[in-house]
Amino acid sequence: MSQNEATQPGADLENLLHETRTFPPSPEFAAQANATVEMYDVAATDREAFWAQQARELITWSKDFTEVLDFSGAPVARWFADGTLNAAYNAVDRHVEAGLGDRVAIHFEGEPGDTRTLTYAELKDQVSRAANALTELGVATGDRVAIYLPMIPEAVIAMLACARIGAPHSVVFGGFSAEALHSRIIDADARVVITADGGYRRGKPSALKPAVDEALAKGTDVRHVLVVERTGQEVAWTEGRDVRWGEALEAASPEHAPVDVEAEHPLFILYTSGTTGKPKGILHTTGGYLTQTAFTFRHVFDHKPETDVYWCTADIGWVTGHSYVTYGPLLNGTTQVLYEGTPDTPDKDRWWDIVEKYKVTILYTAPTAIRACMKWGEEYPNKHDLSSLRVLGSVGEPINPEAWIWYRNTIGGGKTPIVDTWWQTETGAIMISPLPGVTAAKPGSAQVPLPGISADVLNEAGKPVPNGGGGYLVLTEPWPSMLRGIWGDPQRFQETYWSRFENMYFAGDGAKKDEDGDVWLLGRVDDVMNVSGHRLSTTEIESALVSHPSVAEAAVVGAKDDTTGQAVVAFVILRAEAVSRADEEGEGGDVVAELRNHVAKEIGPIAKPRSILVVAELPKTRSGKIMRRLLRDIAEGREAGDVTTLADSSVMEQISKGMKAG
Ligand code: 6R9
Repeated sequence: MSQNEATQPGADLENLLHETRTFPPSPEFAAQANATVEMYDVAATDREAFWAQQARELITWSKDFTEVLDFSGAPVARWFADGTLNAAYNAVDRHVEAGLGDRVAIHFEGEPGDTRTLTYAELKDQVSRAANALTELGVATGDRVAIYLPMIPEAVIAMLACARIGAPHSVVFGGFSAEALHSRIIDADARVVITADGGYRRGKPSALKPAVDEALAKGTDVRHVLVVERTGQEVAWTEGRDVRWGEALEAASPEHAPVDVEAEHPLFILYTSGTTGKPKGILHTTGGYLTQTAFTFRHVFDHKPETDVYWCTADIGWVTGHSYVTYGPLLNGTTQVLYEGTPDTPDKDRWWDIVEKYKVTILYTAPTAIRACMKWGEEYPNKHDLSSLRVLGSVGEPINPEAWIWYRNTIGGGKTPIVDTWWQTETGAIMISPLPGVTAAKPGSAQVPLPGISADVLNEAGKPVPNGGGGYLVLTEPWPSMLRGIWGDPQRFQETYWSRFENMYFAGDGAKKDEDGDVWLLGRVDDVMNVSGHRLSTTEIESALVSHPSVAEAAVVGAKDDTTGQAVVAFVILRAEAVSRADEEGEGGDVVAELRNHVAKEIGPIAKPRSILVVAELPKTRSGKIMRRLLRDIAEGREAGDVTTLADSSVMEQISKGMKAG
């Protein structure tokens, strides 16, 4: 395994191989758990019957389905296809109809400390008004709506309002640039954008609306912009196009009949980085997606609607925010916390203050955040009473055993189960994870495919590896919340996921099976980086760099980083004019700063390279392929590996010299 590409990024393999600790569930937890060990057998006996049962128990259908799975159009699956339903009705209305209208749906905590509480009845009212307002603006069933908002309740309300009228939403992370927003609006051909004047970040208002104005100025088919007033900061206004959210909702009726859609009606598009420069619009549909997000929320987090207070720290701009802030939790009638800001504003104990204040019982976050908290020190969590916590979740990247143990001991009081959940934007919902109360947890391993999910680890030749072996993670059977394609690009869908191994979904991750057959994720094997749990494509950042007039060529790699998992490291060749300028300025200082800002402008601040090294040549094979493996060696402070396939083997020597000098 050690010679395999799959071991390179992400996790510290040495650490993993020596990790032998296990944490069996306590008898008390097991006795009250939602999940049972029998579920695996039941699902294995008849997978389709298992999912049909989940679909009927957890989701309310306006018309029941008669067919469970149709995979005759593989790789596009159809689940529960002749059933009809509405996602917003399932997330909100049915709880109100069941007499739970007074239950808190959202405890909102703004970064400046302002708070708002929304009950399910209030949420229903808001979502209905927003649905009417969108209809009033000409949005019809099937039209796409772009959402570009901070983490405020309106983000959830906007998504559900779209779902209520059957208009697929395309949420664009508020940290993305105008450029990134523009390309997503164009690709999905969105007709309306929902945004805000701004949101609070790091103690001050941060504007959003200007990026929308800039994106639309580049030309789109957007007819209206609905603007939530959050910060009250001044915004430019285009009469006739821009509409105030507050006024539109006030004018709208709180009565709205949810639109019944077919199970395979598109629910949303969410863009994610692939191995090429162009982000992929991952398409999810309604019935299967809701079934699996509801099922996983209930069992992986052991959710009890009467007593739990749930908090997921993900932004709605990512898939975790879709499946485990908006859909999964609300389908289950949870009470959840929604926090707008950063974990260290006003101080590094803000998260723990929130846990104590709302008595959070289930916390779902990312390893990068856990590692940042570790670095800040345990005095911050220790200032607070965290005893309400009973389940802790991790998502987004491999969690190193050290962070796992810290999470359990310092945050979970040494007693909480930890669920390390592996899944992707494409899978829609959690796929591989321990079940609390059932699985004896191993720090650093996501362990077992959930009941009803089939995964395996294959070698280069496409054969399953034996226990102890490593290779490529694949999903071997269709699952309800699987992506139904890449928006507007069926061929790319086939090529990206279904061509590496026959009839199997290739996830792009390296993995290892231990002696018990448990799965350990080892990070991406393609040109996708994972920075703070966010996916970034090397090609996308390279394209951004070469779009700058000073840059002739660029290569980007993800280098191991103690806090963010991986960090962006770029190697650039400057154009002649820029080289002489850099020489005058010394060490390429200003050019480098300019390039970092340029990437932030083109993609967003999360894509800013940690370091940029100006080089004279890039290591290339004779066929002209950049050998990123060698650049990664340099970026991670190692001697460059095998250089024999390079067209010019002296290139690496020059680069390492430059690295040491810089
Ligand atoms: C949900 C989400 C997906 C990629 C995935 C993998 C990595 C996610 C992980 C994990 C190890 C875990 N990943 N969860 N790696 N252990 N528990 O993160 O979706 O943004 O699409 O990223 O994240 O590499 O392929 P997405």
